[in-house]
Amino acid sequence: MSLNLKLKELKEEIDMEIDKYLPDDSNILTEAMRYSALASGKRLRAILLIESAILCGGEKSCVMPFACGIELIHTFSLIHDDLPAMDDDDFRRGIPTAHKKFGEAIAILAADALFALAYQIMSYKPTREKIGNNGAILDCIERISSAIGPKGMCLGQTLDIQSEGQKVTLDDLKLIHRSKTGELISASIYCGGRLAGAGIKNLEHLENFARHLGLAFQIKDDILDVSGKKEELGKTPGSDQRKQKATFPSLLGLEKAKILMDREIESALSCLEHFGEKSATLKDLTKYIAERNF
Ligand code: GRG
Repeated sequence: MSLNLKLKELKEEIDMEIDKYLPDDSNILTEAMRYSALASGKRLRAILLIESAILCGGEKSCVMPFACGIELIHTFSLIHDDLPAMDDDDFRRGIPTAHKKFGEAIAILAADALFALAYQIMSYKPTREKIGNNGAILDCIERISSAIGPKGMCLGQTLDIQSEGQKVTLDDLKLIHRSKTGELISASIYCGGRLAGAGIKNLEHLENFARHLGLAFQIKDDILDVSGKKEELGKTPGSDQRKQKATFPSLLGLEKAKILMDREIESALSCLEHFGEKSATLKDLTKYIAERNF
């Protein structure tokens, strides 16, 4: 089966699972949660979690609640990121942003409810019974919380806002993106391995892989903001430049940014060598992340 078809099928399966987890009663909060969480995201973090688990001998059905939880947390961060107080964006995933559709108050509450629901799904009894290892579940919840908190996404977003219109170094930029985007990607990959019972050595290789992949992902995101098309991106390109954000292309130029991304992709691929042929899907996924145009 081609990678594109495999990704499409997996994405559809994840979408269906997320749909099942979301509340369905007709009130505005539920409507806003479903609007953002079921909009057409790539589900990359969930797919990375599932494929890392399979690589380490785990089963997709066992880790699905965590894969969905990670996507709900990611959606929560996108709703906040789009708010007028943050990046002030009108479009996300090809549709008006949550606050444009429902107003700021409901958008914030829907994001908060998605965040709480994610932790509920990852820790409730059916998930504990499926995984059968409460220690691994707690480790993963700690890892995810740390990826979001004062050393993760919240720090990255703070530094990102502070850097608008400022001169930053390449190291500053790497720190912004490692914390803002890279940590949640790393946590997804770690959780896949940990929930599948991977040992310390395999987890170390996965962590190294994730670090390089996360950076390559963000460089590509910056490149797409310069050269991507609105219809493919599902949001308006050029927003980084309008907000005078420091990005890899603005700091290095487009060509050098691409070279840095290719280098990170090569390093990510070489971390997977340790796993041999079993890592073919994750390797394809890594190349796909660099080649994507949305
Ligand atoms: C609310 C947890 C929380 C934090 C507040 C808003 C914020 C601080 C942080 C923003 C983090 C953020 C939105 C980073 C952007 C990461 C990024 C490149 C998003 C796009 O990811 P894709 O391309 O999107 O995977 P899809 O739509 O495909 O899921």
